[in-house]
Amino acid sequence: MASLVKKALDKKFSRKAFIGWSAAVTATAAVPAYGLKKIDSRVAAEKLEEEGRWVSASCWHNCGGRCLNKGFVVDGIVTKQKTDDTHEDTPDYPQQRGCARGRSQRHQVFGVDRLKYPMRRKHWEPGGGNKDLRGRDEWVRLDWDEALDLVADELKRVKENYGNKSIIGASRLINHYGGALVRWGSSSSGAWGKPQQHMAANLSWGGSDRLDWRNAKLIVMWGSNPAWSNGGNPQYNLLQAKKAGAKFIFVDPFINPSIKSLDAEFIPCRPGTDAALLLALAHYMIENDLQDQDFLDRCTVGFDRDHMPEGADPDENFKDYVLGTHDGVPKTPEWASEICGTPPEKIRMFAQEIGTTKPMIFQSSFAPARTYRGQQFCQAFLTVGWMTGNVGKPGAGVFTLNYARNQSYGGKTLVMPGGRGLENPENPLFPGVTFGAYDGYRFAAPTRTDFHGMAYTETYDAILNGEYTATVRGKVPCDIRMIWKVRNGSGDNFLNQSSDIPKGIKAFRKLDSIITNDIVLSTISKYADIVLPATTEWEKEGRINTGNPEAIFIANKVTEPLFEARSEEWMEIELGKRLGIDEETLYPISEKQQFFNSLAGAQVIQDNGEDYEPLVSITQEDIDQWGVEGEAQSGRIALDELLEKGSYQVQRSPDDQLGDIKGKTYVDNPEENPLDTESGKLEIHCQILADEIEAYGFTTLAPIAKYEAPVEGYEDTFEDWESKKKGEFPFQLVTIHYPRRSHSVFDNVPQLREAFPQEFVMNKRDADERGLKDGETVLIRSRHGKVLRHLFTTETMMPGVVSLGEGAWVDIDEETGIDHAGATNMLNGSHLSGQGEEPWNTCNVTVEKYDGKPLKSDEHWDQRVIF
Ligand SMILES: Nc1nc2c(c(=O)[nH]1)N[C@H]1C(S)=C(S)[C@@H](COP(=O)(O)OP(=O)(O)OC[C@H]3O[C@@H](n4cnc5c(=O)[nH]c(N)nc54)[C@H](O)[C@@H]3O)O[C@H]1N2
Ligand SMILES: Nc1nc2c(c(=O)[nH]1)N[C@H]1C(S)=C(S)[C@@H](COP(=O)(O)OP(=O)(O)OC[C@H]3O[C@@H](n4cnc5c(=O)[nH]c(N)nc54)[C@H](O)[C@@H]3O)O[C@H]1N2
Ligand SMILES: [Mo]
Repeated sequence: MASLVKKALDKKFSRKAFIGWSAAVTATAAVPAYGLKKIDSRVAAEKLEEEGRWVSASCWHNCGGRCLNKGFVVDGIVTKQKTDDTHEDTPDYPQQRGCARGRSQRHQVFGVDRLKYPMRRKHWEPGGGNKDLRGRDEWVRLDWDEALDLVADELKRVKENYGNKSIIGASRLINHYGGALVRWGSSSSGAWGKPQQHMAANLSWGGSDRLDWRNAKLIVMWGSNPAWSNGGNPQYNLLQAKKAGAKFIFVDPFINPSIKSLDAEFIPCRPGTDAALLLALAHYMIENDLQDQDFLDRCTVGFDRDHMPEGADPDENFKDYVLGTHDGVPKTPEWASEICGTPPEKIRMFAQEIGTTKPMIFQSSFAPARTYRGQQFCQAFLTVGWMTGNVGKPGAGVFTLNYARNQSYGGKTLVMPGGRGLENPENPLFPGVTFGAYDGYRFAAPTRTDFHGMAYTETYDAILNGEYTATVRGKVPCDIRMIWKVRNGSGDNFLNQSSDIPKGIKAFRKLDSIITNDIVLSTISKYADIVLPATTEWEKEGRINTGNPEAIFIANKVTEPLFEARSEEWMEIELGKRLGIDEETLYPISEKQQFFNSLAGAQVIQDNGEDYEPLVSITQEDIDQWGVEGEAQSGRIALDELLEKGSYQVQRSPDDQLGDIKGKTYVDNPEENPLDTESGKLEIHCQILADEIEAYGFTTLAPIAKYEAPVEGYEDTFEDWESKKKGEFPFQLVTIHYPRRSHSVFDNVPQLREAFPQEFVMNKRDADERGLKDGETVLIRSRHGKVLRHLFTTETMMPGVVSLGEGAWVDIDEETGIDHAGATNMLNGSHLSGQGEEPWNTCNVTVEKYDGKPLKSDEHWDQRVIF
């Protein structure tokens, strides 16, 4: 091992990180069958090279990118990683290369801080024990039987005494056990869900095929930073569009890395004020008659008084609102500029460009919709996009990107896995929504009265105050006793990832019990009572990972479970036995069979661009070797070859038949192909949208795009708007998705901490005015909490706007209540808005020099090692 150790140290791995690696080695050595053989230090590296083999093991975290990832495995330990080298890299058929996070996976899986054993908080007992010690208690190691008995007994106790409605959670097991309250709403996609559904019949989710982007003359990227937050090739694909002649315009408060790398035009806009800017674009276009009137007349309703949907007041048309016909306020560039901060001449230039350049792609990410009353941005964005008529044609499009499904920026799915063969049991307390539902589908329909659960941002108030808002039913009482977190996808680490951590901790400290499973002591587990150690994907039976419509990725088993980690399925089966739910009901088929089913059922598109055929060739020998049930079949690639290669990527060229122009069928003939909206058309005036948002009971919304100041928006940074006197919280904070992490995941990896410091970013002039210096420790305060961070000053951030990457692992000093990690949700308040979207990008803060001890840099922080 010595030479590996030396190599590690040479690379300046922190001592702790190294201990992590060696601890894993020792621990696996304790598992006899898979232990690392004693390797004589003199033989070292060469021998390891000889003995090792490459195993394909794609990354499973929620960054939206899906890339090829391979680990070099020596006796159950991954000693190095590599990424896609399966074919030559070309723009049409690019390699799927991993990022710094994916390539650090081995430091996560084999880290010193992997959870090793089941454990319980020392002062917890059924019903809570000393609840106040949550997050700062000692841990007691349990054996698996003890742990499972405790969890099962506590579940029983809570259910019997208080009923299923006293449990927040989502899992197969809990659904079979009577269900639980669901936290619903929208995190990722912000306010986009309902506007997409009712204005656009979901036609504007995701774009056209990536190769079609090369046909655009102009590409507008609204609140988008793919270089940081679209793993894989999206930014590379944009570069191809630029090479083919497209001009890029970005609208953002920050000259982000994507803007710089494309040498794009930058339109500054304050967070949460985008609707105002869009209205001014509309004003200029209307004044100069630049709108595509033919498209508006044929394909939309609500633009002007002659094209209103049935039953609507003709005075409520969009055009008259923009011109100020009835309210006396024309939404001019000067009017908008005071709000959004974009110079009026820039607004005119921008409007002229989008009104006259065809074909144009007009796209937005989700970030500007993750704001208070974010729907008004979505309405204004779609309306202005549609005014340009760029829908359903090559090189055109008006849409918002669903990062997870359109890693390559749109297009139809060309290759996909089969089902794993498990039916999802329904949650009796939230029918129609099962566990594992992807964010955005976990909406409570506002008109339904049969669901039990609250919006994400009302969770802590519900626990603390005993009631929540159930849309049209109004407030309903509740008595929440338990949080049951079983890994099920998005929302797993909500104490860290949802707004208002200080309130969250208060709420957690009121409950009877919090039970989690995890791979490391992430925030939700740190504040839990019983934590069960889970296997990572590298220790599981295998799965196919998706997210890129042109490729699938194989996550093979790399190593046996480390320490006493077990799969979540195993935990549920064992708990089921104790709760009287048999394995046959819970997991009728094995994890291996599930993986096999997804391979056997994988489909790939044929050259005609219409039909699909089986992807994988499987022989009877394969089936016997796997010990699974199945039938031999023929496909494009042999099973072994696919598993070895690690991915299947459909080869593309610009003249293939696999592309897709979004919305073409509708635009070519709207009368014959009506949309699934109330009017059958794209709805600029959309009454049902306004009605449904009102039914949620949080904020109101007009049926057309208007601008109303958000809570904690720009306006709220002032004590007095008229005299422009700033208030106590004069800055606007945006919480950007950051390369160091996938949300909170990877924040513990020292190598990534060193490469991507968690800095507080602010405009240099703002810093100078306050006498703050680059690199020093500053205290950032909001109405909700306080954090410390090192300051990074730059001219690339708009004055008045500041930023922190979202996802840092909150680390609170219990004496002062100050977080040292820079967790943005310490600062974000838990406001209730629209359809339950979390308004992360509308948040006011203030910044001052910190007089206490300066922070040390992040890579020197202690890892959370329990045993
Ligand atoms: N302020 C602010 N907050 C935000 C955002 C923002 O923009 N600003 N963005 C939001 C968005 S878009 C999203 S999608 C959410 C994401 O919010 P979450 O989904 O809650 O965040 P993750 O950090 O991905 O949580 C993953 C959890 O699963 C654990 N885990 C990882 N791998 C495994 C495994 O193999 N097995 C088990 N058992 N556990 C595992 C991790 O330790 C972690 O606890 O965050 C949101 N939070
Ligand atoms: N590295 C990394 N990548 C990720 C993730 C991750 O955690 N880490 N998470 C993934 C997930 S789940 C999601 S949902 C996506 C999120 O991806 P996006 O929705 O695109 O969000 P961000 O990357 O936070 O922000 C994109 C840009 O919007 C700008 N912005 C913020 N607020 C506003 C606003 O009010 N108006 C305007 N005009 N611009 C604004 C920011 O400055 C930033 O440049 O990222 C995915 N990709
Ligand atoms: Mo997300």
